[in-house]
Amino acid sequence: MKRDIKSIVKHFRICGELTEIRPLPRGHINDTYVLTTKKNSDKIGVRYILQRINHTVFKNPPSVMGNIIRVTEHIRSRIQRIDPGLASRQLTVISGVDDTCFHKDSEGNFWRVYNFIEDAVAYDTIESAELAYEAARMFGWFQKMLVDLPGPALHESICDFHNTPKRFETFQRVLEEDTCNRAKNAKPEINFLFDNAAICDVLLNLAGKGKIPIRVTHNDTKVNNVMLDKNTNKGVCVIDLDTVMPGLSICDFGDMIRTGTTFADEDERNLSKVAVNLPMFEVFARGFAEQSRHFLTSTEKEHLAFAAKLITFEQFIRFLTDYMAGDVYYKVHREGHNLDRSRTQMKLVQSIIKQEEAMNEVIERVFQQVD
Ligand code: ADP
Ligand code: GN1
Ligand code: MG
Repeated sequence: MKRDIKSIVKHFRICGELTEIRPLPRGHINDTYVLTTKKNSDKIGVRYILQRINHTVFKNPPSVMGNIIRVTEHIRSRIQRIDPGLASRQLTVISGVDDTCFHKDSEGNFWRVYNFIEDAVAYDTIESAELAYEAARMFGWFQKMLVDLPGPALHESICDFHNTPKRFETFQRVLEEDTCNRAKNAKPEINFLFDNAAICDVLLNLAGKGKIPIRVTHNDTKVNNVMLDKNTNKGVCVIDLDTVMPGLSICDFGDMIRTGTTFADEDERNLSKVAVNLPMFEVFARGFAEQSRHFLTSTEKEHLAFAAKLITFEQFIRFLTDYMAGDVYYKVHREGHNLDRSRTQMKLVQSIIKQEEAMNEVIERVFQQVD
């Protein structure tokens, strides 16, 4: 669909004249564009990020934006005095000309604009220990910054987002209907899913009994949702804040491990490349532990490795469900894309199962060392 981006941009308070609009085809959910603007007096332009919020996924974009405003303002105000340089490189929502934080177009699409985080990179996979440490430190830091977020609970931007038992129920329904006749292509995956379904409710049960606390968490801590400085490799900021809401801290750890500790892409077809690398796991655990050790409870610490397994299993369920349902949720770029993605996740779960004991030992050691 051809969109009139120029007329959308007019609704935001951006500096200078719009000189370039470039789609940034990354991420599975929103539509992202890089805008460049220029003032006559300036030699170089200013860049912004324009995003169309996927309102099929996020049913209430205004409340998502309300969450993002609260969270970004809180983080900035906490670091403004101690590190103004870092504060200026945090995600900032650019106001609309009518003082709102989003624009709703005539077709019912919701748009927002952010500052562009310059000189920073979001990596899909991480191979260097230095970058891994920084990514982990940033996700731990993000939670630490939000421990004292004042005011009422954030809106639940997607209900039951990390409710793995519900994800399993949805899968069973989709499998039963099998509207696209795809179950026949995924027999080993379906068997693996049922064989391991008993782990689905472990964390929700603990949370339900009050044994692990509900905190303000990111909930989508893929490694490409953190930006690292392209020159110094230091962490700059955490992005993709649509899912920041009440959740479990250890799920953020889990999703970071799922995406950060394998050198393979999420849709890698050569499964021999897909495995959790234990030395990288240790680096990620250390970066996260250094930031979170003061607020995590012992029960949370004891379930960090398990959360990595569960979140990877949940992602496996989600990709397989979407494959069976006909690719209705995640953007796909080739036939069988979601099935390929589900296979990498299954391989990662198998890799975690093999190494779970060693991963638990790493966690114990790392927390002893950072304390
Ligand atoms: P999605 O929800 O679709 O994953 P993201 O918010 O993660 O969307 O954005 C997609 C990609 O766009 C990111 O991986 C990153 O490369 C880039 N990006 C997003 N926000 C910014 C920003 N403020 N500055 C620079 N790049 C950004
Ligand atoms: C989506 O938005 P993005 O691409 O960072 C998804 C995550 C999944 C991830 C899998 C709102 O993340 O939950 O873990 O894809 N986001 C949403 O790659 O569903
Ligand atoms: Mg993203």
